[in-house]
Amino acid sequence: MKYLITGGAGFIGSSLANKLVDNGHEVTVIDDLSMGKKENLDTEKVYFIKGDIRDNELMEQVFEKTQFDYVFLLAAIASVADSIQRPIETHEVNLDANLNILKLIKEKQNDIKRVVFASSAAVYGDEPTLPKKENSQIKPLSPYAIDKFASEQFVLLYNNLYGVPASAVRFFNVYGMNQNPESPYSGVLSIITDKFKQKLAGKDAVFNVYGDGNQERDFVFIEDVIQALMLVSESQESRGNVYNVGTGKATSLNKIISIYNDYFKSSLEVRYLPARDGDIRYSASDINKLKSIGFIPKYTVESGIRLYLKNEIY
Ligand code: NAD
Ligand code: UD2
Repeated sequence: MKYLITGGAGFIGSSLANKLVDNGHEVTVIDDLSMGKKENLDTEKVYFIKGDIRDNELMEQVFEKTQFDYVFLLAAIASVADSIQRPIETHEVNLDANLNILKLIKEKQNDIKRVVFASSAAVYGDEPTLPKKENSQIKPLSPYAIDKFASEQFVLLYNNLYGVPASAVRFFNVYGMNQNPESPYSGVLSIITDKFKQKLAGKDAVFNVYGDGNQERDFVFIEDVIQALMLVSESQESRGNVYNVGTGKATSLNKIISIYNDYFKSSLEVRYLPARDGDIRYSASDINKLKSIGFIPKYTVESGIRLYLKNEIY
C-alpha cells in the first residue's frame, strides 16, 4: 500500500512510518523538520520530502505524482503554548494547510482508502466530567485546541459531503521512543526521561513538577497508538467517525516519577513549583468506541515505560 504521512519525521509520525515500511508498505513523509528529525526515520526505506504543508505548490505536486491509499495528517505545531504566542502562524499550519490538503485529495486522489487526522484531547478543555467520551462537551481553550477541533470537523465533513473516506482520532498523552524533549511543553515523560539521561551521565538534573504532582493524565504508549491508527484507517465502521486514543486509565505525575525511580533504582531530584496557568487537573479517556473496532491496549503505564526506557536508555 502507498502511505503519505504529514509530520512524519516527528514522534508519532516517524514511529508509524518505520513500522509501515517494516511491513513492506511504501511510505512518503513530508515534514519541515521544525520539530521532527530526519534521524527518526529509516530513510533507506522511507521517501522523505523536506517541506512545509503550507506550500500549496509542493502539496499539489505530491498529490499529482502519487495516488496514495492512506494519508495520515499528523503535521502540526503541537505546542499549546506556542499557539497562544503565535495564533495566526499556528492556525495556518494546524487548520488552513489541512483544509488545502483535503481539497487536493478530493480533486486528485480518486482511489484513496482513508484519510486519518490527528486531533487532541485538548478539544475537551477543562470541563470536569470524566472520563471523556467522544460526545462529551467540547470546550477548546487555546488556538491549538480550536484548530484541532475545526480540522477534525472539516475532515469528517469532507467524508460526509464529498465522499472523501476520512476519520479522526483524539490522542490523549502519548509517550515513547523518539519523543523530542527539547521544549518545556514537550510531553512530560520525554522530559523526565531526558533528566534521567543527564543524571546517569553524571550531570546535575532537577525535574520541575508544576503543581503538587497529583494531577493525572491518560498516558498511552506509542505502540498502542500505532495499533489504534491502523485499526481506524482499516476499519469500515470508523469511516466518518472520531475516536479517543488512550488507555482508559489515568496516572498521577507523582506515580510516574516513582515508576522511573524504581526502574533506575535511584531517585530523581524533584522541585515542586506552582502549577502552570490553565493546567488541567485530571484527564482520562473513555475508549469503548475504539474498543468496538477491535482496540485492546497492550501496555500499562508500567510496561510501556519499561519498554520506552529499555529502548531509549538501557
Ligand atoms: P511532533 O511535533 O513530534 O510531530 C509533528 C511534526 O510536524 C514534527 O515533525 C514537525 O516538524 C512537523 N511540522 C510542523 N509544522 C509543519 C509544517 N508547517 N509542515 C510540515 N511539517 C510540519 O508531535 P507528535 O507528538 O508526533 O504529534 C503528532 C500529531 O499528534 C500532531 O498533530 C499533534 O498535535 C497530535 N497530538 C499529539 C499528542 C501527543 O501526546 N504527542 C497529543 C495530542 C495530539
Ligand atoms: C497535553 C498536550 C497538549 C494539549 C493538552 C490538552 C502533550 C505533550 N501535550 O498537555 O498538546 O493537547 O494535553 O489538555 O501531549 N509537567 C511538569 N513538569 C514538566 C512538564 C510538564 O510538571 O517539566 C506537568 C504539566 O504541568 C502537566 C503534566 O505534567 O500537569 C503533563 O504535561 P504535558 O505537557 O506532558 O501534557 P498536558 O496534558 O499538559
